[in-house]
Amino acid sequence: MDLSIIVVGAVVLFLLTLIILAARNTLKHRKERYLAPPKPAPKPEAAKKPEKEAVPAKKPEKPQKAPAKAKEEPKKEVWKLEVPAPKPLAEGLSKTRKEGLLARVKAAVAGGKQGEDVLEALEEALITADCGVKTSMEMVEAVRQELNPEELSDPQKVFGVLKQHMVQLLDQEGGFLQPFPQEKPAVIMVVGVNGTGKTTTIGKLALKYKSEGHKVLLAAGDTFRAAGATQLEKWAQQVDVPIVQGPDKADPASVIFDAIKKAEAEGMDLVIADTAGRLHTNVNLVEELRKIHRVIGKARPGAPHECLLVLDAGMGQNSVRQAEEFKKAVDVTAIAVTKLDGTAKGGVVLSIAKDLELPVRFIGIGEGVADLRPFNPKDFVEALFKEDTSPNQEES
Ligand SMILES: Nc1nc2c(ncn2[C@@H]2O[C@H](COP(=O)(O)OP(=O)(O)OP(=O)(O)O)[C@@H](O)[C@H]2O)c(=O)[nH]1
Ligand SMILES: [Mg+2]
Repeated sequence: MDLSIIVVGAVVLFLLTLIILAARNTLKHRKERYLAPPKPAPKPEAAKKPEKEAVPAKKPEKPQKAPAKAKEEPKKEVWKLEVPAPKPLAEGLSKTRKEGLLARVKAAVAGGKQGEDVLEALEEALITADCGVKTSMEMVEAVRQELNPEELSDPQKVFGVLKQHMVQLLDQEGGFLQPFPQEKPAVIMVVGVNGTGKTTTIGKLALKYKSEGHKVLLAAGDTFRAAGATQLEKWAQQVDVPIVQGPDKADPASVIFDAIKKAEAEGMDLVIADTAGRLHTNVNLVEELRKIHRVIGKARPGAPHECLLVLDAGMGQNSVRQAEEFKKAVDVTAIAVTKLDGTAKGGVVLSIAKDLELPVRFIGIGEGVADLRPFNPKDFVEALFKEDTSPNQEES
């Protein structure tokens, strides 16, 4: 065979093979393109798995060793003072109800008296129950105005007018340090005659404010007697609040000054300053009180935010006279009336509010830590007129 024919044949064969291969390749691509299953439609956003899960799973971490046992912290002493339930107000006022104001008013109105006789007896009853002359006359006048002569023989009607008028008399002003001044600490200066219950009231107040979440600091401004500071210190321990004391016979103003500065430095909310008891007739001691008031104002402009005069209800009308003198000496802003549980002279609260034109903030009805009550005129009057027939229903 001719060699050229063989070469041509081989070239043709080679070319044919190339064409066949190219054709197969094209077919395959077309198949893949048209016969491949359709891609699933994209899922709606909401159906998407949360991003978190899209994050590739972390390599499983090596099992962690059990954490080393935390060091046992020394147990903190949690402050908890067992505060007994407060005494019902009507119980605290029982002497005034049974022997004082209520008993006298009842006697005046009962017994078939009529018209002017009722009013006269009522006036006498109120005065002898320590309500004060001015206040008593004002209350009788209210009864005269509001009831006709026949109604005066109805004790319930007379009580109704008296109660309403008493609440008005007692309602002198709003809350005590509510709200607290923006700039802390607030300062309460406590003043009064010897033995009226200043230090005890401070202890009870410290508990009240501490339990409301305020940071309280006591200032032992009674440096006159060593026992004065010791007594306050006992209260501080009992209710677990800090106290600033000075050396014996230290200048009370400087002790209170230091306390205010400490309270400022430590971001405390309230300083309650005790002072030595003093007779309003003792010129030197009254002058010292003025100085304390001035120094408190220097330590903290605007302070004291409250100057609380503590009066012993058992002193009856004498306490009103004391208060008048204290008012002349310092800027008294409010009254706490203590020992109402031990006296029949509770009517004096009306005289204090009316004659002194000062709000009664607190009343003390016992020696216990829970026996100081914020004064509420309506509750007070209701408790005063509470009958003893249903002791179980007494309010708390
Ligand atoms: N029954 C009763 N006793 C009270 C009340 N408040 C205070 N006392 C008692 O009155 C006595 C005198 O109270 P203190 O707090 O020492 O009076 P104080 O005004 O600080 O006295 P001085 O510092 O001496 O001026 C104490 O035995 C108190 O327990 C009260 O509301 N009811
Ligand atoms: Mg005292």
